[in-house]
Parts: sequence; C-alpha cells; structure tokens
Amino acid sequence: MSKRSDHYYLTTPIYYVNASAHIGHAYTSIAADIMARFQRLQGKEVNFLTGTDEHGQKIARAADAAGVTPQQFVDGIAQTFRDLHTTLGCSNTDFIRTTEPRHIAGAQKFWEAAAAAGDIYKKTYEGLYCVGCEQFYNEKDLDTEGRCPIHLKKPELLAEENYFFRLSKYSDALKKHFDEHMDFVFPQNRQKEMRHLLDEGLEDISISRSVEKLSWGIPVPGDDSQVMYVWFDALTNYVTAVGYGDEAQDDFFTEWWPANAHVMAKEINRFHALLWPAMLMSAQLPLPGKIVAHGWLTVDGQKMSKSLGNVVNPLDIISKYGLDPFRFFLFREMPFGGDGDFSFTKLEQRYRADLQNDLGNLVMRTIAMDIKFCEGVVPAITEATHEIFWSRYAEHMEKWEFQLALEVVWDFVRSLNQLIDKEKPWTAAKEGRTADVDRTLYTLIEGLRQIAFAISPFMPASSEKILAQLGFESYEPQFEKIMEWGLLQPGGVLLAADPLFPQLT
Ligand code: ME8
Repeated sequence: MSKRSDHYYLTTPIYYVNASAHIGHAYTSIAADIMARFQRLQGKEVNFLTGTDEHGQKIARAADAAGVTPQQFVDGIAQTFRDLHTTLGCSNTDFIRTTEPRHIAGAQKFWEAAAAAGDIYKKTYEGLYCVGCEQFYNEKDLDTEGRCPIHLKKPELLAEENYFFRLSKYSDALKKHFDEHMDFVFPQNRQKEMRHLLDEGLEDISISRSVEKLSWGIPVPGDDSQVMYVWFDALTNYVTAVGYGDEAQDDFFTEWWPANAHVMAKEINRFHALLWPAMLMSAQLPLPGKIVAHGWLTVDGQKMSKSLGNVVNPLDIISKYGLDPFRFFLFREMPFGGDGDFSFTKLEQRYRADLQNDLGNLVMRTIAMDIKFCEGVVPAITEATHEIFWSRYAEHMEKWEFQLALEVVWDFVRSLNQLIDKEKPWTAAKEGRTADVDRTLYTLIEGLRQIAFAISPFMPASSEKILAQLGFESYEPQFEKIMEWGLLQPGGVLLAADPLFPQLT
C-alpha cells in the first residue's frame, strides 16, 4: 500500500486562536482552495486540510487575559475560523483542532517514534523566547534593539530543563533532500534561503516545556512534568489528520501520506522546510512534495498582524464587493509567492476593468447577440476559431503561478471581445451571412464555457453562473474533456443574463 497517485493532499497552516482571523489567513486558505479546486478539475480526489493551533503560551495568556479557561477560550475562536472557511468558499474536506483526541493521541505516538529513533534527550537550557512566535531566538537574529524581527518585542529569558530534538543530526540528510529536489520550496528564493541555513548548520531544538511554567499543552509521553513545545505538537497535525498513530486508519494513512503540498507564509517556512522534514525522517515517514511559502500581504503598504493590531477583516471586503471578486483580486493583482499589497483602490480598479468590462461584458454581449440573431440557441457550426490556452494555463497552475494562469485566461477573454468587434455579427446578420453569425456566436459561447472552467478554482460561484447562463448543466469535471473544443453541443438554450458583477455603489 502506498500513496495513491489519484490522491492530492494539501494543507494550510493551523492558525493560532489567540485572536480572530484576518485577510492574511484568508489569503493562505483561498490559495490552497484554488489548488484544491484545480486538482479536482483534473479528476483528482483531494484531501484539503485546515484547522487551528490551540496550545502554547500565547493561547494560555490570551485566555487568561479574557478571564476564561483555555478550553473555553479556544472553543469560541476555533468556531470563528471554521465559519470563516465556509464564508470564503473554501472546499476544505477536514478541519483539525490540536485539542481533539485524534490529534493528541497521534502527536504522542509521533513523539514516541522520534524517541525510539534516539532523537530526544533532556538538557538544561536558557534562551530568549518570543511568545508571539512561540520560538527561541539567537541574539544575532534579533534587531538592533534586541527585539524579535516579526513582533518587534523583546523576547523573554527562559531557563529550565527541557527535552531536545536532535535536529542537527538531520543536517546532511536535509541538504541532500534540498539538492535532489531543487523545487522543494516554492518560490525559488525561499528554497535558496533554506539551503543557506543548512550550510550555516542546524542546532538541536527544545521541544517541551515544564508543566509548572506552562500546563496548556499535550503531555509528554512518560513524563507528566512536561508538555510538548507547541510547534512540535502543531506540525504533527498534518499526519494526525490522516490517521497517523491509529491502527484502524493505517490503510487510510498510507493512501494519503505524504502530503503533496503544505501552504503557508514565509515566516514559518523554516519550521516547515527544515524542522518538519527532520521530524518526519526521525519518525521514518516520507517527506511532503512541496513547501509553498508565499509572501506577506500588507494593507496600503503597512505590515499587518494580529500582534501589531492593524488587521483587515475579510468579511467587510466580501460584503461590499462579493466573495468572487475578492478571491480573484488577491491572485490577479499580486504574483503569488512574493509579498503583495492589498488596497481598496486597486481592488475597485480590477473589479471595473477585468471583471465588469472584460468578462462581464463578454458574457452580456454574447448572450444578448445570441438571443437576437440565433433565437437564444447554441448554433450549429462546421468550423470555429479554436484557441488552445489550457496547456499554458495548466502549466502555470501546476507551478502555483496563479497570476500568470489568470493572465492567460484574460488574454483569451480579451481576444473574444476583439472577435466581436472584428466579426460584427450585427452587420453579418443584416447582410444575411448566417454561417458567419453562427460561427462567431458558437466561438464566443464555447470560448466562454472554457473560460468558466478555467476561472472556477478562483471564482467558483461566477463560473457556475456563467455555465448555467450558457445552458451548460451536466459535465464531467475532467480536464481532458473540458479542454476539448466542441464539448458544448449545438441546440442548447441560453438564459438571458443578469450582470455577473453589479455596479459598485
Ligand atoms: O503561525 N500575509 O499561526 P498564525 C500573508 N499556528 N499571510 C498571512 C498573513 C499576512 N499578513 N498573516 C497571517 C502560526 N498569514 C502557527 C502555524 S502550522 C503547523 C502552525 C497566514 O495564526 C500565513 O499563512 O500566526 C501565515 O504563515 C499564517 O497565517 C500564520 O498563522
């Protein structure tokens, strides 16, 4: 039994529940959703995991400040994250919480596997700890004022006896993996950054806390005086969610693991590209296919984070512009992988130019002309212009180049608008050139059908709406079929269209 090739498993980070979700979380989850939907278009069965990271110092303190128990606190916020994924149209098939029994049992099994490999030992340690990052820092990695570069806060001095994981033992194996898999980390500059860290050398890492200092964690197997370090606990969610450590789920686990991709932003790339693969090697499990470490979303040029307090709520954007335009904008405007800036002005520009003008008008004009010149029926044709954009589109999608994939689609949208202007079906109709009218209208309708499929990972509701307006109801969601020019049968009846993208008020 091994990982099935028709299975695609991808994950988002599990989000901390110390505060509510913002557009940065939405960005990652929508990116993963786009890939999940694209893989399904290609006929893959997809396991799409997201969830919440609920242990650790940061959560314990937030609960304390709110005057409730950690469990009460996390129950409330975990639900808001779950709801957010529904609101964002995410097609996740699972949602894991690290306080669930399935996770706790699996994380403990994982610890035991690493211990059995001789990779866990006890040591007294003193270090500078940033609670915001849940991470120890070396002095050289702090800024000139001795602050954590992410939260701009001075870390706390921690001294205690902890368990350590022999991360250093895996340096060479990791180097080899990076050298043999040149695109293990996307984008390429972050692969290089990690490879460079490997050259600098990895140090063993503390993976537990004493219960006296922090009780909100998963107990270390065989030692009640310690709980697991929150990152060791959290990373294992990717395997516990698919049944790791549960004998009854052994077959399920081997059919799904390893994950095809873990998606996140760059600040936690190191945990995913170095620590997690080392942990997997220790537990003798195969490594994930790809680490997708995208950039940071800023808002009007400002860095945004829960800790800094300048957050944008995705619900406010969705209620004003609609879900699909929000999803589209995030991946049309900014190259996925790099940092990107969110602004309402740019969103409105894209809304008007790309959505209302290019796509919305194409749909409206096509349907209106078909109703006028072809009685609202898909015309029969003998030949039609045939533009193949699928292979270019699919190539970009496979490489997580979402912006380039959308550019390919929008080139096609614009070429169909130009076709209308060139062929002038109204003139052809007046001159009685019926075959010309039919050919142009068929090209437009069949072209729009293909566009609707291509945008479906980004704008699922708009895609369905276009297909319904074209009278295209039943289809096999499989790439080879969707790509075929002429799948749209003549004789179907079109529906008069509502504007896809209404005027902004
Ligand atoms: O790090 N731009 O959780 P977290 C882009 N629990 N993405 C952003 C973002 C921004 N401004 N802000 C947040 C944790 N994100 C750990 C993860 S995984 C085993 C444990 C997204 O709640 C992005 O994916 O701090 C980032 O990596 C993640 O949220 C951090 O979420």
